Amino acid sequence: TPILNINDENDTSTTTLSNNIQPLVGIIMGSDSDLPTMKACAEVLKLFDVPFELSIVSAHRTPMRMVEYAKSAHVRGLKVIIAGAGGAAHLPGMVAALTPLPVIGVPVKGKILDGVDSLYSIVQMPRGVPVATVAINNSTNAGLLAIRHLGAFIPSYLQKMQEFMERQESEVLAKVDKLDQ
Ligand code: RP5
Repeated sequence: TPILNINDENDTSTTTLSNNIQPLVGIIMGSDSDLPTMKACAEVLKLFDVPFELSIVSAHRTPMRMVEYAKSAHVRGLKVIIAGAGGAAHLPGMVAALTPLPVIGVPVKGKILDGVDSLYSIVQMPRGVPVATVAINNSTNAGLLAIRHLGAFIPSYLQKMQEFMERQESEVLAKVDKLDQ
């Protein structure tokens, strides 16, 4: 699977992982135009030291590649898939139809309908085929949710998530203190 080098926005062909260990999370997106939005979830995974892979898989332009990716994901050791797409955003739903893994969908905001088209395309799944949908362009939350999934069976990620939440809380409380002064 060709993986994007997330450090180079122009590189859509090279094979690079966040590191050399077994990726646990697969980040896929319909187009390289989704990369600026999807980068945030890659950053979150990096922050938590979660090995991931990142690639372009289009439900419409590369349908066979999508089938191959989704069917092989759990066999290759992935535990969660994050799929971002815009417009007629069929990627997360189709991938969820093909894999037994949890799929998190990121509605990417396009130029025309403000991302509402993407949101509706991803969130309105039929009963039996779940996609956990985050807010429009909020790939940060997709990354955090993927880590929570991993935390259910990898205690170190659970621990890191608790620390992250405590840090977040302290930051907000520090702002409250400042306002109160
Ligand atoms: C979707 O179409 C992609 O996920 C992207 O958000 C949108 C537009 O793609 P490009 O025309 O920019 O490649 O499949």
